Amino acid sequence: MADINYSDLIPNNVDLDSDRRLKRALEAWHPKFMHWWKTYGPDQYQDKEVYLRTATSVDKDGWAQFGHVKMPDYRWGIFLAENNAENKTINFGDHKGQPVWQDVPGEYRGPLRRLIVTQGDTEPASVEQQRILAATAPSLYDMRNLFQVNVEEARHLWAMVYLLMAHFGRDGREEAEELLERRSGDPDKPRILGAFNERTPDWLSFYMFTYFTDRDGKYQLASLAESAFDPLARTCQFMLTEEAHHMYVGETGVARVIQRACDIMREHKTDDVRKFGGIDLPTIQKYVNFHFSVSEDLFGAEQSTNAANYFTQGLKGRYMESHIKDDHQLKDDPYTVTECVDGAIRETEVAALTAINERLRDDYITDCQRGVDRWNRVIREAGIDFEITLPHRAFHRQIGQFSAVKVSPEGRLLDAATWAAREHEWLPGETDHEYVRSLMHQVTAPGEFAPWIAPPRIGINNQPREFPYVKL
Ligand code: BYC
Ligand code: FE
Ligand code: FE
Repeated sequence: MADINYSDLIPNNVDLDSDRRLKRALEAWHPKFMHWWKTYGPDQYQDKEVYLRTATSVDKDGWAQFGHVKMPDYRWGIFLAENNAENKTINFGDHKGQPVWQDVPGEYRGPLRRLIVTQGDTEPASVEQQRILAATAPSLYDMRNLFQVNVEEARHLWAMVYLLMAHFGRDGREEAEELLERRSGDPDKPRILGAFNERTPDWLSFYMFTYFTDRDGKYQLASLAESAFDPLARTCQFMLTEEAHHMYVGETGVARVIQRACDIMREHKTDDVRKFGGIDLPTIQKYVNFHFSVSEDLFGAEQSTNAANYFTQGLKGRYMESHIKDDHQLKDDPYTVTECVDGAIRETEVAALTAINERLRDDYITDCQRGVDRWNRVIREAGIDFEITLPHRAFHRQIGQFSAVKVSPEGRLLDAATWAAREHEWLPGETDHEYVRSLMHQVTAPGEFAPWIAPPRIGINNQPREFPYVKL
């Protein structure tokens, strides 16, 4: 099972050959996918050789193989984590202890389809958002990382399309078509979730996106990896192995921008980093505020009966469900959430079952803080007195309780006038965007990097920094 069948048009470890109907459906979708990839995937560089990693098997050490390929020749396929546990049982909810499902129970078709479609929709959306970035890549190393993320997000689309086509019949095939028809930022047929309709116009946004928004992906996939619907669980388990690299690109990308700002501040003994062509720390903070708050919205409302139902039904668990020490049913457990009550932000105790979204957001925030701490270490080590902080969870929210109020990054409730007057102290404004955009010039000499970002500490797959990661 671990080995992937590469002799088929669609590489897979799900024995597609044994299901002619499904194979035909996927093969019929393949050219539509390729058309989408060529039209809405990375602009311009499709005929260049890129140093990409491809999955060759799904076991722990064997899955990443590196080599130069043209992106359209990348082998997008269907890979599920190994089915190693025998007699697997459901970890949580009303069906806890029963065997996991290999097929979709009729009564859960609707919600499962919705979860899979929502997840699937984000994957091509991110590729569309990042479509034009190569033209301003700060190095070949970064351009390659962008393309690696892009091909893998497109593979995540395949992962969800497989589930839809294998388990949802005609409805699933229709959803698969629509996944190629919605378009990020299109007012008439937008992507489903807010953050996936925002623009990713520059590389600082790209690093922030892969740090904060791909990390939402990690938490959502981890909860779906607990699902009683075993094919979904195993699909998500394998996707998580790819996700780690996306977040690495984000974390190290932001760290390198910070490093460069600090180098300029020290070298020129100044806070005026822009004068020397870097991105100043206050601007980086504004980008953090934006991308963190937009990504927080992806966890849904603080209290959600949808989320409670997903949990009770065994469709979507909590982060690391089996490591949590409780009854995994949450019949009477409390959970503390932050809410806006009678014009004040305060903590209230609610039923844990309805607070599943908030709990996942809490886990996410803790994880986000870890990387911020590492960024602050870079600043401290440079001897500079500045600290990047995550804004309060109520800041700049569009979904949930806090979407109705204006709140400062410190968590103070504001009237509309104060918000309007100060918004751009906290969020990037047109001048910030324009400045960052003005720095975005492509650098293509191997081993060279744009002046607003420090080189990475190490290359990809032990290759040197001057390795031709993309052959132009
Ligand atoms: N935007 O009950 P609630 C990734 C709607 S990222 C728009 O809290 P629920 C990736 C909601 O639909 C991971 N609408 O919602 C990263 C509901 O509508 P109805 C993506 C929103 O059901 C980078 C209403 O508000 N994966 O992989 O708990 C690159 C009430 O809300 C939003 C997933 O999202 C929003 N942000 O939904 C590439 C996992 N939030 O029923 C890839 C699958 C809520 O009133 N999705 N609404 O019409 C889910 O688990 C859930 O649908 C949500 C929360 C987490 C989105
Ligand atoms: Fe993804
Ligand atoms: Fe990702």
